[in-house]
Amino acid sequence: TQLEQALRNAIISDAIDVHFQPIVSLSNNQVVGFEALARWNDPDLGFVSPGVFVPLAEERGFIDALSEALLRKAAEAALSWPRELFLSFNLSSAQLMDPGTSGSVLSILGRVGFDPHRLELEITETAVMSSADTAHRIIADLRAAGVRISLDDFGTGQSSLGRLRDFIFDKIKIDRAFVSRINSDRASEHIIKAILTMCDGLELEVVAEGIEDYAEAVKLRTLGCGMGQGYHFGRPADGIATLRFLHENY
Ligand code: G
Ligand code: G
Ligand code: MN
Ligand code: NA
Repeated sequence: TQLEQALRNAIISDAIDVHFQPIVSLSNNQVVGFEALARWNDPDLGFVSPGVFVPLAEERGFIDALSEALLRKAAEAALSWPRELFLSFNLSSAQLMDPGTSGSVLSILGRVGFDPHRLELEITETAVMSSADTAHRIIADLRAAGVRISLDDFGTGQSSLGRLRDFIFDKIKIDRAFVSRINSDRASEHIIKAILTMCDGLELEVVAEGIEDYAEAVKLRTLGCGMGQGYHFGRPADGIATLRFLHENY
């Protein structure tokens, strides 16, 4: 298809960019890290969402090439940040089925000179379940090297609390579907409270995603949620705007 050909060309010509969205500590609003988000603005097709091109790249077998280029760019950018903030990077489900993923991630970090302890990889529950043995091996190898693993979109999809019993995660990211209703829907507030209690007991860090206003930030801080992310704190921005943001705020 036209989209597939355009994506192939974009990967070859290194035209897919990476943007960064801040993750803050809710206790003091200090930035603690950034999530890298792929951005593709094609001259002919215009803006194409990663929600479209990441699954296409997985399906067509070029997710490795795409993801390696993105991780390299993200880690290089993170080296120029004024403080040692963490970098959070999304791994796709196809990558968790490929035994070569851990080696490839660590070799990129080595080449760039980026400390694995500063990297977090975001994965979804569906991805862990689809190829459990391989996924567990990849995660164990990466964690042994110091990389941290966070469970993305927690609470949606095929959630299974049983996954948390495996102790393969360092952090949980509460899906914005709950966060966006925290001040209007009692059920969402109760669910978030329960997640926070559970994560406290399991010694998991927690990020609330999709915080869009001050009232949501205050509520989550009051409930004891450690970290937040969302338009209220900052939208995804390119590498230069991210550097400016860091220098203006600190
Ligand atoms: O950028 P946006 O918030 O629209 O992201 C849409 C989806 O694409 C999200 O699920 C996000 O996790 C995913 N995504 C964004 N960048 C990347 C990336 O570099 N790799 C992978 N695998 N997924 C990404
Ligand atoms: O699946 P994942 O959580 O990685 O997806 C991240 C997506 O969420 C990105 O597309 C990002 O642009 C989007 N996002 C980040 N913060 C907000 C927010 O406050 N509100 C909304 N609606 N989307 C957000
Ligand atoms: Mn994510
Ligand atoms: Na998410």
